[in-house]
Amino acid sequence: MKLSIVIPCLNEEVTIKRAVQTAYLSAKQLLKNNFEIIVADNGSTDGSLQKLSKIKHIRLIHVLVKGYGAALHFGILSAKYPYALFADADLSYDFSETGKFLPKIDKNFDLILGSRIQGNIEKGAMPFLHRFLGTPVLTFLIRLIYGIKTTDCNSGMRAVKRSFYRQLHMKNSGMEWA
Ligand SMILES: Nc1nc2c(ncn2[C@@H]2O[C@H](COP(=O)(O)OP(=O)(O)O)[C@@H](O)[C@H]2O)c(=O)[nH]1
Ligand SMILES: [Mg+2]
Repeated sequence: MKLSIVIPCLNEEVTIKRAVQTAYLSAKQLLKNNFEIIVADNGSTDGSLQKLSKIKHIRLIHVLVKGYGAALHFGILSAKYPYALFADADLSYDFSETGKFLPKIDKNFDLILGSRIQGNIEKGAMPFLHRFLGTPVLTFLIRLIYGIKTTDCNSGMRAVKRSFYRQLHMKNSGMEWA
């Protein structure tokens, strides 16, 4: 199995190094050399780019279109392996959980959604209203309307089959991309 890990980055000088390191160590253990890490920088103006220039084992791309969706879109399109796994650069998701996605990738699913509900949510990590109102209600509606069996429609850690992603013709550049 071969995997591209895509990390969107906008002004994450404090966390970007650890995010990349965690992703690298996890992927190395699971996949040997069969992975790549792409950081899709979205015009960072803090020290992120300086930090990134010192990190080995990554491919840095500069996404000129602003927005979370655009950063991931161009990151995923520039990936070279059949699946792209992505999560934020601010350590709000734990790349050492990458292994949990692999059995599903093995089964050839189009889209694999992480779930904070089935996993672990650290104290204070999710605002009260998001955790107990917004995400559950939206998740319920998505399950009802689209029949997608997600338990967490807003998780930012996901994997997508790239051939499937290309068929979606995504055009959203902001958070609505998710
Ligand atoms: N908000 C935002 N995040 C971006 C953008 N481009 C890249 N990112 C990265 O996307 C990830 C998610 O952003 P964040 O603001 O933490 O989203 P939230 O956790 O859903 O509130 C982080 O790694 C950001 O650095 C952008 O234009 N806007
Ligand atoms: Mg965040």
